[in-house]
Amino acid sequence: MHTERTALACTGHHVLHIEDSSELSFGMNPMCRGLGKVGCGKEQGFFMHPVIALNAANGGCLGLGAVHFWKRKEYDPTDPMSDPAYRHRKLQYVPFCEKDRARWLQTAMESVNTCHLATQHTVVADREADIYEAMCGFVAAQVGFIIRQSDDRHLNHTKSGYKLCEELSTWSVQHRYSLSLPKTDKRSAHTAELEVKWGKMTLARPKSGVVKHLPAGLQISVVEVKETPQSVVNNETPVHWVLLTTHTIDSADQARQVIQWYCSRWTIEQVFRTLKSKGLDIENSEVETYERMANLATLALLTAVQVMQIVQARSGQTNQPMSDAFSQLEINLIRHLSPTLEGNTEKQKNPHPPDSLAFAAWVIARLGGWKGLASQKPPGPITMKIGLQKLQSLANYAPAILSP
Ligand SMILES: [Mn+2]
Repeated sequence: MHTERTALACTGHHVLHIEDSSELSFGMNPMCRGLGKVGCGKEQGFFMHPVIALNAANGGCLGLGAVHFWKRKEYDPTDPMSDPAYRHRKLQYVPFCEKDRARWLQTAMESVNTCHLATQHTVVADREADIYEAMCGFVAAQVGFIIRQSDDRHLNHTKSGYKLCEELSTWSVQHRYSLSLPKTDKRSAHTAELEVKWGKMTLARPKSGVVKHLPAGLQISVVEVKETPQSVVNNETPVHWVLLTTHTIDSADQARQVIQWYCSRWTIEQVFRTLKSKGLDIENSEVETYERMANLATLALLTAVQVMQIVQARSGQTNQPMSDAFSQLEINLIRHLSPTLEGNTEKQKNPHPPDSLAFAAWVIARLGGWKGLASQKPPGPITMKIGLQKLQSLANYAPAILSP
């Protein structure tokens, strides 16, 4: 697919595979054929589940690792499983690989395969991925994970009925620190005072019949992060995450590292934001069928990821080469364009080394309308998206532009 560049960019790195699902809604437009139901069932649309590869060492975005699309089944009288109520009753007998939620294991493993030249893999996901089958699948493939806990699971413990939250309540706070958090849908950007606990637990295999082939217990590390009331902004929900991970945690530094990797999930939220209303506006496009829509969504997703790569690399802190995000033709074009976008004073020149992604970010931002002054707000996703589209259209004329 479109992941060859990601494969190369991952070479020799510990890669975080950030995965999440998002709904694409096309409203009630009767022209949209073959889409499924989304939202509360009145709107048409489908779902996407991308995996984005990040460099664990510095958070630099290495590209799209994999993406999976699906839609909700239409009701079909000849197929009882298309009836949501019936399906729900029978779900415990359905093998994991046939469930929609198998995407949390399968799509992440696809991304791991894309990035086979990486030295280490850690899958990072929110509460929806708290699935025993998925965690066992990662362990069996020697792939690490950091997954936010959702269910109060039974533990493989001498006391029967003993559960995760009860065990957690017996642990004491081992570390306190403050962490600056970006703005999300749920809370404002602020510095949170955090209390941290960690330790080991052995999760028990769920009782359902279809998981009998899996190990009876899974030993993992658990980190609990809780915000103290003093740092909570207004009536917002305080941070409270319980993270399940394969990473060893014996010290505050290791616990903070796992928390920081979990926080890099923010990147995929940003990609979704760029993809939707504020950026590429995919939900207002006029393509009519599911297959075409999924193709269009893939292209838009690739652009949104590329925008993220450029935004994160703009000050040079991710230390990435330009080839992480651009083809050789685009690289030649960017180097050619840079001097034409520079001003006369030293402050208006591209300050980055000519083979770095930061060098490209400067050019793309200038093409997107950024003035190139350090006193200005740094260029964001929208500016970068406009600049990238200009570069893409210039690339059509690259032979003429680049010929001496
Ligand atoms: Mn999610």
